[in-house]
Amino acid sequence: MADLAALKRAVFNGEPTAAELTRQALAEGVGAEKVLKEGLIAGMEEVGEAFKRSEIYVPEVLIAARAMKMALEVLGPKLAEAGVKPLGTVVIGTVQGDLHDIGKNLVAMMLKGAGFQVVDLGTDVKPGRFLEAAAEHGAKLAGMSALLTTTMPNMEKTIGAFREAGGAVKVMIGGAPVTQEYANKIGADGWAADAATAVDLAKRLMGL
Ligand code: B1M
Repeated sequence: MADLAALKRAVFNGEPTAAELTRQALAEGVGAEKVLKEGLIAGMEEVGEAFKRSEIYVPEVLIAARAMKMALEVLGPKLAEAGVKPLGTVVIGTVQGDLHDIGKNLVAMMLKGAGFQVVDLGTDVKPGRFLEAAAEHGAKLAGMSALLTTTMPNMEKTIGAFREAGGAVKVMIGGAPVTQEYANKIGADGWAADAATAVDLAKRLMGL
């Protein structure tokens, strides 16, 4: 029987069985969103708490993140299954200096699931790269993620570069330390607290 508590533990412990447990849960008919929230995200939240309490250190966090990635590779197509024809193109990435990509990957998957074509630029993305990719793919929306307070200012730089270039690319932002207030301050078109809300926001920004 699907055991989401075991999945959560597997993510926390960084065990490769996280992928297999994800596969099992899906095969038994558990919804992809439930697997994501109650297994993967729950496990990673616990990692964050343990890291804060100094009960675990960066290597353990990295191993947990790798297990989560492996599980997300199994879950991704299920999350994306709902999409039929692209609603539009979004370029997405984690800003310059920042290597955190789990949340960004989730947002990308959920956007794909909602029917967007997603161009994922990865991590440590310089402002110019966002601009080039948006132009190259005809994207009307760019999404930026940041997990470090020290890299948040690179969101502002990127928005500045978009505004300077003119054009009509809207920018949405997110990531644990990012707030609506910060989005207002740096002139982003929107902020979302989580991947599900990011989809609603993307649709709204694209006028859908
Ligand atoms: Co790092 N790290 N980390 N880390 N890490 C944090 C963020 C931290 C809060 C941990 C802590 O101290 N408690 C802290 C930041 C402190 C701060 O800035 N105030 C921190 C630090 C300090 C660091 C290093 C500097 C540690 C070091 O080396 N001394 C270093 C920096 C490296 C770098 O980026 N240059 C570092 C490294 C790492 C690892 C490489 C080990 C690993 C990343 C692996 C990877 O991503 N591939 C890692 C991890 C895993 C974390 C924690 C534990 C988990 C982050 C995560 O994946 N969360 C994190 C602690 C925590 O957050 N509790 C921490 C799960 C993910 C689903 O959530 O990304 O918030 P999140 O995404 C959510 C929403 O925010 C939203 O939707 C997502 C899904 O709901 N969202 C968007 C995200 N992007 C969005 C974009 C949108 C819309 C919504 O629109 C476009």
